[in-house]
Amino acid sequence: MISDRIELIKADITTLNVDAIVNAANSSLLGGGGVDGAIHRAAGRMLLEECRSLGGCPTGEARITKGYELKARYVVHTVGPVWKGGIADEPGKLASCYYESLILAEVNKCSSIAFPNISTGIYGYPKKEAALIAINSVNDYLKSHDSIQKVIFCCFDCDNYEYYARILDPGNN
Ligand code: AR6
Repeated sequence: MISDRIELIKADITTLNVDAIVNAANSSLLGGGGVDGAIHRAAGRMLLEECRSLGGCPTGEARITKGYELKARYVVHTVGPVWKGGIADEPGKLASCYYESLILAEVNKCSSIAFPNISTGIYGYPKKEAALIAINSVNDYLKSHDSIQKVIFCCFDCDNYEYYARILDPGNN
């Protein structure tokens, strides 16, 4: 059973009016391409300054900063696994990114949070498998935690959106 607190949209995550958006960062937390670059551009230079003070983040973990010029109050930075063919516990690390991000959001009293499709761009994780892991990890979290009211999967490309739509609402696809 999929939680009714999960929503699916196709959008640029930097435009969303939620308590927290999640960044698919790298372990330096000092910016990069893809959604990471877009979030840093939209949030402004103060975000990079705060990220510098964090001293990096291991794969599968998360760190939180303010959102600065974003509408979102917070950015949760998490580091997805680079796809290596499935031999390096990529599924476990990817699931952990979602779960750890939700814990940090809850601790910081966020009631709404939006995720990009972590690891499915530059890091090369197969999109369909990543969608299943993301949805299962978030759904598991919501089953045992009440305070987060809305979790948005914010897809940017059509393939990801279609995979999520099929898993979340199989009757309509
Ligand atoms: N809003 C929402 N989703 C987006 C946006 C956006 N504005 N832009 C891209 N995406 P990627 P990764 C989607 O490559 O695979 C960076 O250099 C995109 O379609 O951003 O985790 C970091 O610094 C894709 O589905 O992240 C790391 O070095 C998803 O975001 C590395 O890339 C993730 O693609 C992380 O690679």
